[in-house]
Amino acid sequence: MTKRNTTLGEFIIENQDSFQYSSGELSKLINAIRLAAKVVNHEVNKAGLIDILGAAGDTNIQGEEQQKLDVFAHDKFIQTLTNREIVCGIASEEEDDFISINSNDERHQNKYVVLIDPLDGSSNIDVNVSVGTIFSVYRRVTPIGTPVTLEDFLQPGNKQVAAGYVVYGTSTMLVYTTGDGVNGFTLNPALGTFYLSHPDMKFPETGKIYSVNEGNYVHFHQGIKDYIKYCQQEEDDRPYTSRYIGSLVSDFHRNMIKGGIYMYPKTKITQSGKLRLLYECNPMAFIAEQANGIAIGGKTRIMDIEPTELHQRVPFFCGSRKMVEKLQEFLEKYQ
Ligand code: AHM
Ligand code: MG
Repeated sequence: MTKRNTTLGEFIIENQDSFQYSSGELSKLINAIRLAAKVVNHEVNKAGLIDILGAAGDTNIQGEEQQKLDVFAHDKFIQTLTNREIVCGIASEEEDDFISINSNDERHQNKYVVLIDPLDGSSNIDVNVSVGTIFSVYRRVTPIGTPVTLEDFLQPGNKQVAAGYVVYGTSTMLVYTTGDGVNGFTLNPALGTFYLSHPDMKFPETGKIYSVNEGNYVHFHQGIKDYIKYCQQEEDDRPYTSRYIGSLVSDFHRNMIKGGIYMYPKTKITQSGKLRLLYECNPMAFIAEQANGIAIGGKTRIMDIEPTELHQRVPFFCGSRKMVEKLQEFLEKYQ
């Protein structure tokens, strides 16, 4: 049993052997993400000061133009993973195409690809609301040593070997799974060290929070409208309370701790919903299922959807088991 004051570095070493394909490569990868997350965290924390720091013509000390934070986060994660030569390919929500990492080193036998949303919910930064990074790791399917292809990235979520998120909130936390439960680590900013603060995280079986952008209500399909009305009815343990930050990582994180359901349905206008299957839904679904929760895209389990394109969008419903099952009943009525 790992102690609560264990650092993330110690935890990674302690748990390396429990990972079935353990060769140390995945541990190095998580370590690289940990490092990039700290750099991004440092920058996100300064966000409100950017106008002041950049007042003399929008440049920083090195004379470089101030970057937008989502671009900054993208660059940091890509640089860290590329420089350390620990993955063979990366796809980012910030770029149209995937990046193939070629190495001159013949021993370069890396087998993992990473898919990342470097700064999700970045429109919230201007108003000092929490944002997050979401990542997902797969074993490549093409031969090791050759350049990666699209096939390596278009894998269903059930093939993920690891997934996680960083929430840059009142505290910064890194939460991840390698398929053996979910653990959360909180950053001590004075020391720059992540400590295990939330071991073996689990969604409560049910909860009292529903999270959805109700501004889209009139465009929702009838099953969703009826479920929302059900959440609002005075009966049994209801009405539920509505909480919607508009920052997926934060909404998910709160629901996992307190119990709740997150919904981003398709509407009569956006037939596929808004969230990206590969960068947002699959990693969150893997974490949810590892934490006793459920994630569906309608009839189908999110992690069983066969992706057809890198930036594919899907409807997303995720959270406490009993709440998602109830929603399913409403959806089935209208199928
Ligand atoms: P982004 O990837 O452009 O940041 O969009 C994803 C975000 C999620 O974090 C959030 O849950 C959702 O978009 C909110 O969308 P909306 O403003 O339509 O409710
Ligand atoms: Mg996003």
